Amino acid sequence: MFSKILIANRGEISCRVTRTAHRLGIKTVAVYSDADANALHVQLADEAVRLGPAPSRESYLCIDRIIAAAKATGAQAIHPGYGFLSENAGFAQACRDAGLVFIGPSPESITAMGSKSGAKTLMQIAGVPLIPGYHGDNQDDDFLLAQARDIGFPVLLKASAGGGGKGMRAVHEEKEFFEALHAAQRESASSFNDDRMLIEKLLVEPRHVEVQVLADRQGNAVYVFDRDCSIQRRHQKVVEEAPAPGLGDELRRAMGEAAVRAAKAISYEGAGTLEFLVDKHGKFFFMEMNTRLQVEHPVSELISGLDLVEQQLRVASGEALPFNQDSLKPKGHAIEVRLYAEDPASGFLPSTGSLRKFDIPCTDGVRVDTGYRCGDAVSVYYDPMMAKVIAWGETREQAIARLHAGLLQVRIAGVKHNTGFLTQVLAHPAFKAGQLNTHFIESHHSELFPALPVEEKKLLLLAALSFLKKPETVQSADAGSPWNKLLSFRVGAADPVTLRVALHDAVTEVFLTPQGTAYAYRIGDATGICSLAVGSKDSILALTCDGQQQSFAVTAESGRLDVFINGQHIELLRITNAHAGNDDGNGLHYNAPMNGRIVSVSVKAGDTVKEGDTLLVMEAMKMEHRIRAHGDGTVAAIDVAAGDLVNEGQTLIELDKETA
Ligand code: MV4
Repeated sequence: MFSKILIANRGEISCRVTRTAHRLGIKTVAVYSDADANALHVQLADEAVRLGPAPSRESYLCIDRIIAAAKATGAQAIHPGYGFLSENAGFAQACRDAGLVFIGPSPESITAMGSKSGAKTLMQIAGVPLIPGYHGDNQDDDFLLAQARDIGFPVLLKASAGGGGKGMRAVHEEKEFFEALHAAQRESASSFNDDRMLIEKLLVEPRHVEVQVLADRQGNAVYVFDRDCSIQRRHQKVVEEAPAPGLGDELRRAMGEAAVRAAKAISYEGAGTLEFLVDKHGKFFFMEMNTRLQVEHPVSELISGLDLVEQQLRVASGEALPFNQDSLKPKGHAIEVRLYAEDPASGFLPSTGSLRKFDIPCTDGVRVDTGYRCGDAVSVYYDPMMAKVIAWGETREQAIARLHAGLLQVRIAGVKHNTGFLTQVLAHPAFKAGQLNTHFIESHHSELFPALPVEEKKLLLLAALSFLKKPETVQSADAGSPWNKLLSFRVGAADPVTLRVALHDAVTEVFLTPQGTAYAYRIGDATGICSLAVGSKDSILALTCDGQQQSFAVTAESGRLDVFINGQHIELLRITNAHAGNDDGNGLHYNAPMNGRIVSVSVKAGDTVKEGDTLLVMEAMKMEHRIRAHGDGTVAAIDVAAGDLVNEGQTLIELDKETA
């Protein structure tokens, strides 16, 4: 076995590999870019080597620097993780040339599976079922049309060099064929520098089922069962589980045995995955082989009891697999979800920022794989996946329940994330029934987007009252109340107050008038009585609104309240005059509430404005914010123009107060 390895990756996978290496007594060398100098994966490793600036092309993808780092630190082998250089035959070859072990398959195996058409030819010989289609060299327009006719419409055009859905076009009728072909060829040429196409019968709403394999240098190969990864968005997996629900023993064995034949056909070594499509009739077809460890490998670990990274290390160091197929038995069920920094409400746009809060508890039966901690930045440079949450259960139902319960405890603030969306997927009747296919998200789109899980009015009141925070110890009148240790809030003066509260991109005025220990509130036309109490932990606030009490998990900072409900994060901001307009005696300075860009200026110098008029619109954090006049006046000066970038606190506009 190796005594020291270098891990040519970052984030959760680097942390994951380090954990197993350390358990086996192997020292690890991390690599990092400038953006990751203080990252968790660097701290967990025994040593770390800087590769270069933040962009991957200048750091994690620099083969020469990685090889040099391994040499300089005396590492004997390199684990590529997944992504980056994990399926780069040139990297595997460079390791070999430098006398280092690449922990993965040979460059020849990677190359054999790198071309779709070449892989198909090999798989056909190995007796692995292929989707009916054409994968030959003749790329003549009319010849390809004749092939499509033979296959029968609808067909799917795929880039021979492709992957991830690039250069892929469905063609439903003959008359659309050439237009689709030429579009797919152009896309493929620009993405892969190769415009060769293959044609397949289009399968309607298939399932994505993949088989984990392990193979050693002695020629042994086993399948470590299957995973269903049908729930994807734009070819990004979102939910994965093992074993694939409802597959049946016969199909499971047939797919597993086909996967083992495939691995043996290319003298595969290490951990790999055969991806198949399964149609409604339970027929399976080879799609592609991933010649690396995959993101979703933990679900296979949880049902097999194996540590797949340990097996990779053993095989790479020359050991034979210590088990055969008969000794592997799947146990229970495991499901993984990927937590992405992205905004489901705006088309899953990636979200970047600093993690003000990052708390994913390991509840019962739940494993969390992450490379992030509170305070870390999610940057534009790398994949937006922040964590994987994986649950095991005796049954699929138990695994779903445990994962769902775990997600409800997630507290992440600072970036938008998909946790609320994931809880909706897990709770969906079709998911619970195991009705999985590659169109799951599209088919159930309208039911998967979490609505605001609580009345907007309550959130606004919760925030407004918390912003008034001036706690006094007041015992609840009801001694049996769970809230009798709570503190209640009061403002000092008995005057009515107005607070401006921003929720998403809307600012709402909340009017509060003290009434005993409570407040009379008005929001728009809605009026009533509300009060706030704080739990024994100040992370719990209890709002009583019109006689109903509800408690909320929060983190409060000055001028900001983060509320966590069902894994969702809701941010409420106090918009104050100190932010938006500073009264300096004779006029008002309106300052930028945050860093951003001016979208438009609605007034010009000399204009008279009335309270509430929009003065300008700025954009920050992909949202538009209207800066409105807080009183009547005249525009004295405009300090910015549309398109300007502005810093928080910078003066934007100045008003002279109406003297009348
Ligand atoms: C298909 C298919 C239907 N019929 N091939 C998508 C990515 C690429 N690797 C292969 N893909 C597909 N190939 C035939 N003949 C449907 C897909 C597909 C898909 C496959 C797996 C998971 C999600 C998917 C989403 C859309 C389309």
